[in-house]
Amino acid sequence: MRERIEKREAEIAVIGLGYIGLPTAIMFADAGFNVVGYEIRKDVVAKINRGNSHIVEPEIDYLLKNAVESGKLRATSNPGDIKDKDIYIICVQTPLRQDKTPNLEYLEDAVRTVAGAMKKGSLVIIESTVPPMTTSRMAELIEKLRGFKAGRDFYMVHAPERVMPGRIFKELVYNSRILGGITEESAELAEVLYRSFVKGQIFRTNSTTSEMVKLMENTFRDVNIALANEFAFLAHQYGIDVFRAIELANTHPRVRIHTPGIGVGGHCLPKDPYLLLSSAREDFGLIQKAREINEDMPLMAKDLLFDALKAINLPPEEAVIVVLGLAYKGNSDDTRNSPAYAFIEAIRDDVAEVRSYDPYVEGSHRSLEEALKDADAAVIATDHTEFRGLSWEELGKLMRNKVLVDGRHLIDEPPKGFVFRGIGRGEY
Ligand code: SAJ
Repeated sequence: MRERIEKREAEIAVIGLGYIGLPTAIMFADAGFNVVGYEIRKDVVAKINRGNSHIVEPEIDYLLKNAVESGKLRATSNPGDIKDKDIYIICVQTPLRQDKTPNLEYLEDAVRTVAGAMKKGSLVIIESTVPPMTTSRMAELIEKLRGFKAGRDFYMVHAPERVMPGRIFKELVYNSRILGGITEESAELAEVLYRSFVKGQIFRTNSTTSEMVKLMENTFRDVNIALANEFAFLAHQYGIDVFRAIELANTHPRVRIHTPGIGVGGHCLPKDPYLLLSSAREDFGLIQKAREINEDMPLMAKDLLFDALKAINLPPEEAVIVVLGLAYKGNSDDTRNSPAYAFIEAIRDDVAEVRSYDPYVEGSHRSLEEALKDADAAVIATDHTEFRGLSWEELGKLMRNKVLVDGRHLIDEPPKGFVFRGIGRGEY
């Protein structure tokens, strides 16, 4: 198998052609392998086979066209097309259920499909983010379904993706990679495979460690953001600007405090701490508490808004509120788990009207000016570059009342004539 990989003769099937699966399939095709992408959405398959991407990502159109036109990559919805491959790479989503427990249905379905298609000697790789110990459980599932023995009849590896949307093709090549094998040989084979395009460092370990590594990275960030958010709460009590305090604290060589804000969104940070805890036997206070703090941040923004409305004697039920930004982070069109929506949910029943405007996402209004016309308050929920340096004194002329709430620290000086509140900005 090692030789087949080195000579690019190994046949690869990528299961799930989403944000991670499609770029990964393209990279392997570009490295010279024959790749079949398996995807249950038939419209996505048809589009990819025409050389068109269904996801937005720099460079993807050109790279996909090349891969499809060279005959190295094709997509399919037919499980028969992924039979007897040497390598299977699973890139499906692992979302949370309503009750915050992991929903591993997509992963299990993918593993069942692979179990039915693979041959003796295949290498099965899971790139999806999964709760600790899932890879070895999936190996057991394959053993049960096929009667193969893990480590003897097939190889299995957890190879977490670590890329950031918008930079996927760069980060796939240059980021370091963690490969967690259920056996050492599994990880060694995966290393030969990923070396075909990875220029960053490659570290081998066991699969439960690599599962933990991935979840720890995002939990580290989530807990640190929660700490910054707690500092913001304290700053309100003590009447100081937390951002100035953080700036000063971060002049210490060993301190790097994160940025407080209206909430933590996206497809990773709000989910991964729960995946990390889901296989544990006891409750863990810090990680759980951090999640609660971050999930409550839209409510802090609500408190600030209502406090400002009170200051102008406007009952909330008469107020027209404009939410600026729907994406979960700046300069992105991605709205998954965006705190902007949690904020809208939190105020919707208490106010007269909620409007929204986002230059990247369809909101209720198409322009900032249109959204602000005769409104009472604007709330900044996303740090889009477009929202920096706006002339609020001009924009204020369109509004019925002038309340501005900054959930992302985009406003340095409160604009004249406005009642201003900002997360972490102490008293105004
Ligand atoms: N946020 C804050 N304060 C901060 C940093 C972020 O409130 O100091 C908020 C953002 O506004 C956003 C959310 O947190 O709503 C998440 O943004 P992010 O930029 O931290 O992360 P993601 O979800 O876009 O990408 C993360 C990355 N992980 C780490 O930086 C440890 C990325 O490298 C991973 O590949 C990705 O998760 C993933 O797929 O797991």
